[in-house]
Formats: sequence, structure tokens, C-alpha cells
Amino acid sequence: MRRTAALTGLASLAALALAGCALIPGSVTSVDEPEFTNELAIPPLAPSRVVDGTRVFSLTAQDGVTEFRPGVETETWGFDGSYLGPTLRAGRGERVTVEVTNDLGEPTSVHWHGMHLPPAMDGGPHQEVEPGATWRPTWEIDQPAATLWYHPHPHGATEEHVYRGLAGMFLLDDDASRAADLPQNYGVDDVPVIVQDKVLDEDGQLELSDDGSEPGTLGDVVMTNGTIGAYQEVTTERVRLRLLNGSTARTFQLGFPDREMDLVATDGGLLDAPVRLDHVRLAPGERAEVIVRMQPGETTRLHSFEADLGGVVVPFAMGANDAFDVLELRAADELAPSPEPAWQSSAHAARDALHEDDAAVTRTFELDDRKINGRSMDMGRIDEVVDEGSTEIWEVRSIVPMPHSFHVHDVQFRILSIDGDGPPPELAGPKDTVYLEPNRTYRLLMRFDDYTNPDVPYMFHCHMLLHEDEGMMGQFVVVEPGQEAGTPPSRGHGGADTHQGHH
Ligand SMILES: [Cu+2]
Repeated sequence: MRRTAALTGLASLAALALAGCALIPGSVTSVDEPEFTNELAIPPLAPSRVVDGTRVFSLTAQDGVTEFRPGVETETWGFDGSYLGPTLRAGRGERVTVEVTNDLGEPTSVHWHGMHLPPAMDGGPHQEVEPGATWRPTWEIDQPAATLWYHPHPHGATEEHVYRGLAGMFLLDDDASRAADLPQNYGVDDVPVIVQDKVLDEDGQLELSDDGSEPGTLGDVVMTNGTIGAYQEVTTERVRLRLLNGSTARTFQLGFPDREMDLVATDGGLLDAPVRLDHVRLAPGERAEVIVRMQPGETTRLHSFEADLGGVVVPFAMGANDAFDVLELRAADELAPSPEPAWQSSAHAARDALHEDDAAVTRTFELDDRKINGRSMDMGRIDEVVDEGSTEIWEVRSIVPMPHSFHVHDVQFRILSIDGDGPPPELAGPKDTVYLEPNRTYRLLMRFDDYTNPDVPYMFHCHMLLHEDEGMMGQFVVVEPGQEAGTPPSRGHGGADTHQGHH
């Protein structure tokens, strides 16, 4: 059911270069919703119940109809609703179970992006949930407070499932985050902001181009939490925006035209200290928490500026010339005071810390058009075998002049260097996904603490979802030192033996 692309990757880039700007589908230079008159939808906090000390959530993937535009019914997918899903929230040290039920007409899966957990609970392509089945992963939250998210990961269909609307946030808390001087009133001054771009056809239906052209579908409509032209009322001096690029292909460069913001957290949690920035670049899958200062009675808009994609060819075709207003903030005439952002490190900080001196293994990953180290994803092949307890350096480089976004499951990594230089402040915190500027070497430091399983792999892949679906993914297992990797089943999405329902 996947596309049969006549042109992929570099071939399509060459075609684009010849075709010229006017013929590029999805290429826009500026899109301004004239009116920001729709109140921002805030995903509800998911209800949970505690059973034998375990916090139990339920999510049902389903199809439905969403009115992105008044009076226009768009067919969409969502969790427990027609589009996106509720926000899951849990604290460090808690045991959680999520009952994932698939009410779609085809297999899907739910991956807990950024979560440290056993591979069989990870929700990758080896944990597909059949239509009508319920999957019940359970694990202990054992990592710092962070803005994580969840989304499907069925091999070959991830782009479509996410694009149709299957995604949500998973917020983690810990002692440091609870005690922090940071806005933390969910939906009031601590606001989830899932940014996505879409193409709506003339009938108002979601359009996913199937010609395989780079870098995947770039939309000319931007929505936040599924709201087009959204505004958020602000009633405090500072507001915390938990930014998630939930798009399938587009890299956003988010900021405000009239003020700086304080970056306080990246993918895996809080930075050492706030960093003042004009804007932050987010590739698909990346997150950033920013604090925005507001004056009484004023209005401003979060904007996506023309993105610096760092040496890609035909940058306009990759969306680099596009600019969008994203979200309007409207301050009340009187604002409640907010503290200057500040926090102490957590009780677990020393244990969590990564040390370059501990790294005994260096692996190299070269990303080209759709392959990693010259190989295309094979569900039956283990690409890397990692010893439990080991600290490793992964040297990752895109060797083609096109955008990629590198994501590693199971761990949060630290960027040691980019072409030998230390990372900029916005890339110095905990990360699980990183935009790769072409032809630069990113040295990533990570540690694989536990959860050995020679038979069930974790994934590493490009988070530009067309690339992932077309094979830009590999598998690693964590084993006891000396143990050999097993052989995972090679079946894939839509295969004959995909029965993974765990009733
Ligand atoms: Cu890619």
C-alpha cells in the first residue's frame, strides 16, 4: 500500500533543481492566517487509575472527523478522539501501564518517543497492534522530567499514521521539576504546543503526496494542537510553551519577531540553566520548552522563520524559504506574577550524568539518501549489538546535501561536538533527536544502562517519516556482555504473520 516512487532522494532533488521554483509542489514563501480567532485546543490530561501500585492509562486509536475549518469535515485519526490524543503524565519512580487499543482498520503501534524502557514495551515496528487488539506495555519511569511524546511506528506506514493525527504528549515530572521556578499550571501557563503542517485538498481532506519527492509532504497550513489560526489567552507574566515538532517532514525555526525567549529544556529534560534565544530550530520529533515574557494587554505571535537548514541543496524545496505565523499569545490586562526561571538539579543528577571518559565504544553512522551505513531497514537483521552498562559515542554524519533528523530509541544522548566544535547552547542539553546539517559530524554520547534483550531490538532512524518508511532505519539490541544477538522476526507492516495482539 506504500507509494511506488518514480523518483526518490537524490534523483528527485536533481529533478527539482531542473524544474525550478514554480513547479515545486508544497513550496510556499509565506503563509499568514489572516485571522487568529480560534482558541488553542489544549489536549486533555489523560485520566488514569492506580491498580496494585501501577498507574494505568488507556488509549484507543480510532478514526473520526475533525472540523479544522468551520463547516468542513476532514477525515482524521486520533487517540480517544478524532485528532491527536490526550496528554499522559507520570512521575519518576512510578510504574505505568498503557492499554493501547486499535480501533483502526489496519495494524498500528504506539512508540513512547524519548522514553527509557524495555524494548518489548517500546512500541516500535516489532510491537504492532492488530485491529481490534489491545496491547499493554508496562514499565517504570526512570529518567528526568521531560516533554516526551507518543506516536505510531508501524514499519512503512509511520508517516501516514502520524500525518492523519495519531500523536500526543507524554510529560514526565521529577523532584527537580516540581520544585522548579517554572510555570507549571497545565493549559494555563504551561502549554503544550504540537506544531504540524498539512496540505488540505479542495474538499478539505488531508493530502499526503505520494510521489516520494523530497523531503516528504510540506504543508501550507500550520496547526497547533490541531487548531488552525490559534490563540492562547495569557494570564501570567511568563508562559511556558512545550514545543513539539509533530510534522512528518518540515523543520521549523520557531521564535517571536519582537522578543527573545528563555530555552529551559530540550528533548530529554531541563538544561543546566536557561538560555536566551531569538529562535529555536526543531526538526521532526524534536522538542523544546521555552519561557516567553508578556506585558499586560499585548499580543504577539509565535512565528516559524525561514529555516537555516545548513547546506542543503535546493533549500527552498526543503521548506527553507517558508515562514508561518503559528500561535497568537494574547495577554490579559492584568498578569499574575511569574518567577524568574530557575531550578536545582534533581536528586538523580549524578547517577544520570554522562561522562565522555567512560566511553569504550565508538560507532559510525553514515546517512545517505535512504540508507544508514549503506543498508536499508530489515526487521530481521540486527545492525548493532550493545553491551549493557556501556557508554558509547555514536558518530553520525549525513553524507548527502539533504535534511535528516536522527533519533535513537531507549536513551537520551548528549552532543559532544559538531565537526569538532562544542554544540551551541540549545543543543547542549539532553536529546533523543537531532537535526543533521549535511556533511557535518555529530558525536553523540549515550549510555545503555539496562533492559537487556537479545531478541527484541530498539530502533535508530531518521525522523523525517518518509525517509524512515522508505528504509532509513536500523536496529540495535542491548545484551549482557558476551551475549549474542538473537534473530527477530522479519515480518513487516501488512505481512502475513503480524499477530501481535496481547489480550
Ligand atoms: Cu532523513
